[in-house]
Amino acid sequence: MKRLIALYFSFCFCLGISYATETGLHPLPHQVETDGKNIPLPASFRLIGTDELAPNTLRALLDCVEDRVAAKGMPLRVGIRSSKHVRKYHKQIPQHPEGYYLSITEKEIVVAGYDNRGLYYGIRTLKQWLEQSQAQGRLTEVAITDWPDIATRGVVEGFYGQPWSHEARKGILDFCSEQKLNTYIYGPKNDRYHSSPHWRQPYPAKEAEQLRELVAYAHEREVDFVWAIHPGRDIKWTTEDRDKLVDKLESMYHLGVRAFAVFFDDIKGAGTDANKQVELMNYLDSCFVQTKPDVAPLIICPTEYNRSRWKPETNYLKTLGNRLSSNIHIMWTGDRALSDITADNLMWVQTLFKRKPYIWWNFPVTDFSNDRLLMGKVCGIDSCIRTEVSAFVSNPMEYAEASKLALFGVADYTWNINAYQAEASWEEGIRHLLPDAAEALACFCRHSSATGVEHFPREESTCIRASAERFLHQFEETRDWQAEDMKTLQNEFERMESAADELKVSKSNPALIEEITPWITAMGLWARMGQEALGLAEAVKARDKAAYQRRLAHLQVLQRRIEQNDSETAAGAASIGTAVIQPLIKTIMQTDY
Ligand code: BEU
Repeated sequence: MKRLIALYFSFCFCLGISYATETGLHPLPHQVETDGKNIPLPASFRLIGTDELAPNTLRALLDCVEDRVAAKGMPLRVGIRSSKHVRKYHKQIPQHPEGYYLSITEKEIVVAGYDNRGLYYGIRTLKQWLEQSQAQGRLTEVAITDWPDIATRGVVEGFYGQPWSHEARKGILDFCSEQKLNTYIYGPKNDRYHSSPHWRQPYPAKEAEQLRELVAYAHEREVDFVWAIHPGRDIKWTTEDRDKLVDKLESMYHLGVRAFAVFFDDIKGAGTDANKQVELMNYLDSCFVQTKPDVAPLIICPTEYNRSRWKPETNYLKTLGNRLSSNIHIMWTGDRALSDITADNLMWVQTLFKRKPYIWWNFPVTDFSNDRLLMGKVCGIDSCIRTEVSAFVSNPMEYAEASKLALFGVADYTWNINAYQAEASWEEGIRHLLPDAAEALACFCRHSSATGVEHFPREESTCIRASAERFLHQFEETRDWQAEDMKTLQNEFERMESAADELKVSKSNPALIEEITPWITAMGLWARMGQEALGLAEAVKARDKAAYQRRLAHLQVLQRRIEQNDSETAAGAASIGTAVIQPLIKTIMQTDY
């Protein structure tokens, strides 16, 4: 008899990340049924239904079976709900856009999508299942019924600082496609053709060509590419500027873009006029979007884009809610720019917007302090987003590869909210990002997750926090400590030092290692500082002046090396361990002999 697999998760232990979901599939599917029966791994597949497949789906299928297509072999039947090839499975297909049914038995494999994208995602899941089976040397019978909780989910490249490179964007689109994120919004603040001064002009030939390629790349991977314009810094509310904006959108349409956003965030002066913004948006809707059968509804990012920016006296948000065409989406970041997403806030804003907000979540973005890497868990988003938002996109760091850890969590959460377990998803994301040194990366991430922003705190170094606090308190009071706390701290500093070495020689994701090398170096140095600082504390306790001076001198040398590493980092510094480790070490160093 079949049993429904519960998706089990483990707790994260400071010392390791050895547990994950039972299925190993990500994002976590909604229903996985199996009797656990193993069947032989097929050497070849006989494809049925390929005559009706959309090109993207066919490409995904061929990528899944690789060179194992043959006239004889395991039947692999594919189709969308209207297809004759999967008629028998009609009842099993979930009634959700982008949903799919996947079944593997000894007789045949079936992937049946509610729609094209659902079928595409079903094939993506089959690929994961086959890869896993290949690695384990056995294929297990299974039936998966699956769909996304949030219809529109993905990434907004909306940060200040160095925009992502063309290659980094392609990597993000590959990642989105694998993790079933269906939206990428292009809106890097420092692109002068997205914002001022050149938003009125078409892109120069080279950039235009790259964008054309990127749009096609996204389309092939079932990711909706949204191009955003940010005209509000110097827009004049004239017919001339309005027409220039339409011309720019038209030029982007010619590059293949079929979805558009207009951002009015972070501006002052005339551009902030709500009525003028509404008139422009409604004009774009009726005279541009509605005249083209293949363009998606518009998105606006308002000037008052969170509750702390709300000025009731201006009636800005009310005007947008009352006057914007009902099919235009309105973006929203929550209570503040950097914010958890709470039920209370979502209910509040809906009454003003008269529609569900399109969430722009500012995590793991670090443009407010890009000397940090936010490598912590995805948490702080109320589960009511399942019904109370129209979309959910995350604004990442300028470090594209490192951002994938948070995006992995966002993909997991927005796909299957009930099953989401922040810690387990984070662990799995780490394994996905750096399979050959996952333990070392977990150690790194544990100490690189504090935002440094008081109202948007994120946990850091939780595995040593209690020991560090107790140690410091006792040391400052009595020049002594509990042996257990000393051991915990010593162990973690040793772990950090070896993790730094391990990360530098890991091979499974060179792009990630290149991106985070300054922070890895910093972790290795702070780990050595930590060990020296504990030695300094011991010298104080033992009243050993010579040892104290030796330790202090070495700490000062290490400190200079950290400063040197900071000065060689493009961000100006590579900060790590700011919440617990640095304060611990600095306080010990400042303690009088
Ligand atoms: C994150 O620091 C961040 C915040 C805002 N100032 C900007 N706009 C919105 O969040 C809507 C965003 O571009 C910037 O990255």
